[in-house]
Amino acid sequence: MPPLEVYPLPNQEILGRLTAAVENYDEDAAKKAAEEAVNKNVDPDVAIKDGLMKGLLKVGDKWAKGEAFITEVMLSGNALKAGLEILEPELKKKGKRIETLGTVVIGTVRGDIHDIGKSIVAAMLKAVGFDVQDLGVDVPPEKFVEAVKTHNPQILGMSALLTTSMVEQGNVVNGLKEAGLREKVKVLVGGAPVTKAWADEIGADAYGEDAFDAVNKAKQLIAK
Ligand code: B1M
Repeated sequence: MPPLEVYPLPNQEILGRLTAAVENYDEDAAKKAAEEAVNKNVDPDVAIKDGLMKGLLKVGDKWAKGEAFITEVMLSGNALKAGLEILEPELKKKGKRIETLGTVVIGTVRGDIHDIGKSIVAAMLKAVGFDVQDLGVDVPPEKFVEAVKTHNPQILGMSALLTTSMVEQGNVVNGLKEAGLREKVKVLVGGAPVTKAWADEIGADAYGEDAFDAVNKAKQLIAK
């Protein structure tokens, strides 16, 4: 894919508006710019990566520096989704898929309904190019194991926010071993009570302290 500077000028203008819409968490503007991108035949792959996703990364960056609130990251994710709804069908029509770094199955473990952190991690992974299958919250170990069989991901990500639910991360690792799948997938864990020591104790491959760390760890895991 060529660098941004060599796109024709009208395309640059639309890409800039896609980025700004997500950065300003403006769902209507994201939809409008996405529709215009379709009408002007901007490559949907480019519109997603060099338009929408750049906006989310900018907000994520501000949040990491303490310059934005977490709600702003969530709202910006909603604007990204609004644009994606218009651009993804165009990708399918052209027989294209977004080039992915790999597949990540992610969810919040059984007994735990906290989904804000998990959703931010999922959105950031999507933004950098992973295909993310989000199983939602309160996910029992069997469902994680089943999803590994179905989606054949490179990474299985688990979030836990309760000291009472984090044990489920270990149960999932054991479930993968029992199903003979442990060697086929890397396990990434995170959530407020989770630590590197806990990740080591349950035999996970990596611990993500926050969404940025999770993205870095995911990239490192697929490079191994
Ligand atoms: Co709950 N809650 N909550 N809660 N809640 C906590 C977690 C708690 C610390 C509050 C407290 O007592 N101070 C406490 C847990 C105590 C403990 O076990 N140590 C608690 C409790 C007790 C409960 C209930 C049991 C309360 C009750 O009903 N008596 C109940 C549990 C329900 C259940 O799950 N079965 C409950 C319910 C709720 C709400 C529904 C009201 C709501 C959740 C809404 C939702 O998610 N849709 C809620 C909330 C909002 C919180 C707090 C206030 C905020 C959590 C949050 O979203 N943080 C929280 C207190 C706190 O953390 N200060 C609390 C923002 C989010 C961006 O951060 O999720 O940590 P976080 O995610 C970070 C990192 O951890 C990391 O990256 C994210 C982004 O940086 N990360 C990963 C997360 N997942 C990752 C996965 C990775 C890698 C990194 O790899 C896969």
